Amino acid sequence: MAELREALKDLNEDEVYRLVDEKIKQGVSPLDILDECNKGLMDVGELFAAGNYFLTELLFSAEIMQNIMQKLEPLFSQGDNIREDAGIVVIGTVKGDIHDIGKNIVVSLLRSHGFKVIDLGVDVPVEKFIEALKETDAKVLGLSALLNSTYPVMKDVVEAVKNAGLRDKVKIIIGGTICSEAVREFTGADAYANDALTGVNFAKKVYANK
Ligand code: B12
Repeated sequence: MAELREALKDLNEDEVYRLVDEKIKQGVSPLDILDECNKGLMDVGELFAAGNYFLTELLFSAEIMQNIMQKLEPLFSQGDNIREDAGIVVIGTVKGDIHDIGKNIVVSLLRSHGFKVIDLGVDVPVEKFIEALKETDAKVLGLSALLNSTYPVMKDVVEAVKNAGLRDKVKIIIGGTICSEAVREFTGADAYANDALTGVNFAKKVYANK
């Protein structure tokens, strides 16, 4: 799998698609393929931070990743114990942040596990999350964030849920590479995730206990 990470890091588009197709054919789990691609994108991010890659390369990496997702999404597990009405999840990338590749993966995986997902998109203002929670009666709110500058924004959303009188009913999970236990604590969310499956398991647990 290391070669896939390397090819993505080098933005060697054709080689990336060839390797992804090869892994799929070999029966490698789509989530494992995704993990390896994530590592490649982290490498791209580091090259960008170091000034070796520029915005063009960052955009190109996103385009490649979106094409990979077209291949992987249909393969996300349909599993054996999937309920059609697993629950409702409201999700969005918080205000100030337009990254959505990871969020879209979480949305696909939740849907493939039977959840109804209200996807608010990117750069979502605080009030929009609250409106959606009120309208849908969802018990799970997922916030996606990849920029350090969004820590206070996530905290604002959690506060707004509290102020709307919904905090007892709605469990909140924050996700994205910048999320950690320290960030969870700062924002007041209930959980954090650095991968999509953790989000699905969180939602399952919330609805199992309700
Ligand atoms: C691709 C990319 C872009 C693309 C995004 C395209 C798109 N449609 O999303 C573009 C080119 C637009 C972009 C723009 C910018 N980017 Co950018 N980008 C990246 C890059 C290389 C990959 C991100 C990605 O898609 N990863 C793949 C996905 C699958 O992983 P993921 O998002 O982490 O999601 C997984 C988990 O985290 C989790 N997850 C994610 N969300 C959620 C939500 C929930 C509820 C749950 C449960 C789980 C979960 O599940 C996902 C699947 O496993 C990262 C590098 C990195 N280290 O992350 C930089 C990075 C995030 N970008 C960065 C920066 C600085 C920017 C810009 C400010 C650059 C600029 N100067 O303009 C702008 C920001 C614009 C804005 N206002 O948002 C920095 C952020 C630094 C920081 N921590 O603050 C990074 C880390 C690069 C770096 N090292 O400098 N970027």
